[in-house]
Amino acid sequence: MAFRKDFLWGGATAANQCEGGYAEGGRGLANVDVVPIGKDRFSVITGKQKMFDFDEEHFYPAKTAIDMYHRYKEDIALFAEMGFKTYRLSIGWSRIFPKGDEKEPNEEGLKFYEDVFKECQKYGIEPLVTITHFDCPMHLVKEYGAWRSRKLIEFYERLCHVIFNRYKGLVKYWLTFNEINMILHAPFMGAGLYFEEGDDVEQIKYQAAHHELVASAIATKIAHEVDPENKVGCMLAAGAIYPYTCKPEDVWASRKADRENYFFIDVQSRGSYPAYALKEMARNGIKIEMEPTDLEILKEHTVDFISFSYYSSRVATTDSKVLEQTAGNIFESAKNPYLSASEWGWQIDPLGLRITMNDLYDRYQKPLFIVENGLGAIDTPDENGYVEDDYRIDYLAQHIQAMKDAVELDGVDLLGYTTWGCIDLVSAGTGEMKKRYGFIYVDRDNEGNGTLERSKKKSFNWYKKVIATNGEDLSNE
Ligand code: P53
Repeated sequence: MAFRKDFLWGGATAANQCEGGYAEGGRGLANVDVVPIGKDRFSVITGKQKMFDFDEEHFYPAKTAIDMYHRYKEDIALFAEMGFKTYRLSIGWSRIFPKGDEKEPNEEGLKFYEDVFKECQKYGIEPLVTITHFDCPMHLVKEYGAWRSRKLIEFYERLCHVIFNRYKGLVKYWLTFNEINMILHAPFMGAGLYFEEGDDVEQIKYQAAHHELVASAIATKIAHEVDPENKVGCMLAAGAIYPYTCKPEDVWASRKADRENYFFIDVQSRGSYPAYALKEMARNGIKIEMEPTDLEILKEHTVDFISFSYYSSRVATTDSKVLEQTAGNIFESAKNPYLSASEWGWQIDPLGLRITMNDLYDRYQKPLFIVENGLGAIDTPDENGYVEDDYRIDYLAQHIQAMKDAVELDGVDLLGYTTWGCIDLVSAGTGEMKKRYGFIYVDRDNEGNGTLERSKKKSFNWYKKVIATNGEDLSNE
């Protein structure tokens, strides 16, 4: 048998992409609420266009999302029917601290997640909780400039204190920051960073990253103090970066691009700033302001496991002509001529998952957890809401096979696997509903029309079988 007996099969979501109920239960506004669908989205999520509130011209899909705030019981029951052992979800920071800098938490928000976790417990589903999945209360964005301010460490620490104590015994797996490296690629969506004219963007991003890294280490410390059973992971938007050719310059470009992302995990897992990053920052005139105890905190409170998302590998090149043909995405990558792609141009590379797992395991020698993987595709339901999504089954089967190879043939220690968007939800990159990942179809479109009713796709029963056989039977009959 490839996978451990207690392998954590499941699915993953994020608060802002599924809950809706943006102004209910005393919840405050967050950066993730004010990112619209449409042509302005990219400039807003990258911090180039200021959008600090809703306006009339845009549609903001997170306001309602798939209304999980009201329907979580029905949704968790469906997850349980598939046999989920775990469910990855995130806490909406502004549900617990509506403004972010209050001294006391909002009881209604705390109670909401308590109910959700108890619902999971009812079915023996282990919650895997992302403390922040891109969200930051808007008040902290406006008053403090979000993570560029060191004050955010204190507010995040307060949040951690509250949730670790309140959910002790209900939750034991925690992730500190979703895709922490996203701060470099989508700084407003990832960390609430907006840039004014004349801002030193790189300096601000790395200073903010330092604050997040220290906050992550402090969270790890508190989690362990509150309950020694707690396991804390970092979370990387992963995907091995290949050189476009064997030209040494291309190989070097791919290594450098890998390091740009590994940098965060190097700090969180090994406990110190890697030499290459210190040199690179010095060369670029980036100077991180630190408190005397920061380095000690980073050193002493490293993560217990490494979690990551994997959708695709990427390609680096020094050839500008090749780069020009790149499909537009949050991550820059040249097109890999050996791979097919999704309808959104994300290239499909199951072996890349095995390569990525080996890279991460070799580098950190800590257990891995794949917390996002899946295919965003257009689904066409029949009149009963049934979708014959063989393309999704194929994608997942190939990736699960690759991860099985990494475990069985390469000896990688893997704790679990949660597919992204196990129920259809709003896309983070594009804000679309029609980019669907789920085993469960949700009747809602890009413009916000639809009944929000849930229905099972073909992949629902397929995944149920995969879980029941602990990954032994991946066939689609
Ligand atoms: P969507 C880009 C590249 C890799 C991961 O993405 C990414 C993104 C953002 O688009 O984000 C993660 O929804 C993220 C999820 C997100 C998921 O990938 O653009 O953690 O919130 O939904 C898929 O298709």
